[in-house]
Amino acid sequence: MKQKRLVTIQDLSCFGKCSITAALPVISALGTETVVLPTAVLSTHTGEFLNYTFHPLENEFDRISEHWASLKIEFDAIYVGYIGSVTLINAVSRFIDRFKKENTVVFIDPAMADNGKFYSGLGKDYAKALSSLCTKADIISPNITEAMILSGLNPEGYKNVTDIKEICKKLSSLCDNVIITGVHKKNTISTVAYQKSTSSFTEAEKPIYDGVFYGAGDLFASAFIGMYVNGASLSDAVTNASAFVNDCIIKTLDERDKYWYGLKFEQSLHLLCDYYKKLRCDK
Ligand code: PXL
Repeated sequence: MKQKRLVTIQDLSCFGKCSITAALPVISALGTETVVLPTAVLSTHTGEFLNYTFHPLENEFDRISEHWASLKIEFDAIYVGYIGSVTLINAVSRFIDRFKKENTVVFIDPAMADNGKFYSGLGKDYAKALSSLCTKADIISPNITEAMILSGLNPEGYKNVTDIKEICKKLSSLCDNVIITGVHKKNTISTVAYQKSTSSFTEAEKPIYDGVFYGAGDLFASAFIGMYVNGASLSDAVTNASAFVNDCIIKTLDERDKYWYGLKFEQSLHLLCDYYKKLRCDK
């Protein structure tokens, strides 16, 4: 099977098990060359850590893109995560215009908020620019807080959504394929996906665990796109990526105090290798 090449554009939080440090191992375990284009370098992610450093790579971003264009590097997928500034969102938009070819999948995880609130340092202007970027995507994967912000709803009500299908349909005006993670039900939590072309929904329902799990959305997005770019259907990729994240959470629970800032995903990577082997055999 031809090896796929994906570029992931998101921050490098040096400590914290999210963004690039999650995407690289997960997508590599799914048999895929993973190229990285960091938007910013942070000492840690911005959730609960105090005094983190943040260095945006605004000047470097276009220089890197220029060099790659001169080398005629092409990608099967462009996967965008946390970006960090409106200036950088504009740079990512230019990157997509330049590198998206006919068969390139553009997947955007509009990472900007969780648990009803924006991440530290981000707000309404950022959301507006990100919403416009989402119109360039083939697939988007907001969590429920982000989905509410992108739909113009008050995100503080994220635990009490009664009509998730309606939000999916609303967001499909930005992008044809919408995956919403972290949708609260009575005693469970779901990932819900909507494909406009077939008007079909997929739901992956999992047990709900107490607390906040930083990086869970990044791990889901990375596993999803790693599976999808290798030929899994959207629905299969959603189901299997969700099972992977559930396994990561279960493994983390036995050392919860130590790993309050991120998931012990390393011990679940073998599931992805197994899944890739299966995908390869099916082709
Ligand atoms: O996991 C999402 C994420 C990515 N990048 C940075 C973050 C967060 C969440 O807090 O702070 C810098």
